[in-house]
Amino acid sequence: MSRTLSTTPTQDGFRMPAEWGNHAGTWMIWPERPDNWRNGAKPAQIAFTQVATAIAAYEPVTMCVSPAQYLNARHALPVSVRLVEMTSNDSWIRDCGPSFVTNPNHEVRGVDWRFNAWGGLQEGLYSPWDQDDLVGEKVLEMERALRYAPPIVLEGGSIEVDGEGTLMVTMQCLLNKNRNPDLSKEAIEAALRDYLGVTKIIWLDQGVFNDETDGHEDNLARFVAPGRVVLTWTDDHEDPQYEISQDAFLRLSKAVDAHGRALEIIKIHQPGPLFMKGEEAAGVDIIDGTEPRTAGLRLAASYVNFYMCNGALIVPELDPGFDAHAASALKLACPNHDIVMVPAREILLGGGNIHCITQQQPMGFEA
Ligand code: KQY
Repeated sequence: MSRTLSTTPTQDGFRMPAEWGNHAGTWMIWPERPDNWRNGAKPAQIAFTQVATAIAAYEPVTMCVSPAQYLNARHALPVSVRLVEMTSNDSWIRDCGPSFVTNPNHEVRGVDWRFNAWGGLQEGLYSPWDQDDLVGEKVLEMERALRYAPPIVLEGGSIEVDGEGTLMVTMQCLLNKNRNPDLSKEAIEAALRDYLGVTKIIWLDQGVFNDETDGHEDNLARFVAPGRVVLTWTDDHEDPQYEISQDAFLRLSKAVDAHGRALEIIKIHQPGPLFMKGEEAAGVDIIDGTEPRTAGLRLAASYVNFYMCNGALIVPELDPGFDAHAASALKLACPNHDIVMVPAREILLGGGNIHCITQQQPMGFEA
């Protein structure tokens, strides 16, 4: 713990940069638990390999992998992907990894939030989660980065910054009693300001319908440039997502960012709706305490769960009926980025998507 600071990033002049800032690289964790990933995680391992390979064309990728899976992962992944041995409970490094912060002197530090598997013993998605909770600290050790350890439970997928002082979050997740039951909204806002260096917080209400993270922001709405937001959408009034996206649109329409700018909101029509098939549910091992998988489960599918790396958006390919539309809408939203679509249904079946399985490490300056 010698590298853990007792100050906050804001006190020290650090803030979380936007995802479109220059990255030193991307961190991922190799999937293997058979009670989350069907068929012994084999199909998920192919999907994670495709994501890592796509990102590696643009920036360095490090894959954390358990000792048992080291050789398997080494054979599957291209040599350009660095492998490091690391124990974890699952593979959602967006949520259990550190949120990196930078300062004007190009220094990079990490915020290592407390992690409780999206809700702790009563409502969380698995137990134990102790090894996931160590991932942030281990990554920062490896990078010799100083560590902040905020006294709150938070996942990286529940926050979205523009790097210029603005943060978007959902009330469904951040104010959920299964995260920080003793903290008021004001206390949570204070922690967000202290540890992310933001001055303006935009509160949306609900996340994507049936998202088992309790409504992570990164599945609902994302910044793609200062003052520009992409929002998952449906035109189907009968779909339970309709009211949620409509409400988010109204809140974003009324909001201004930390610089007083109104937001340009670009709607990205959702895939599907998509549901878990019988054979997919049947491939997941049943272990007490893990979120059950059942045929017909509505999947929290969204194209905005993409990852922005140096020069490209790595976008989930989920539905032939909407993929091309999502790709062209995202190209309009991010004209300077390549749009690279990667098959992502297997990641979705595990409960998240490409953004949830990646974590950017900023360079600390614009290249
Ligand atoms: O960030 C995420 N979407 C993580 C989802 C965890 C799902 C565990 N089954």
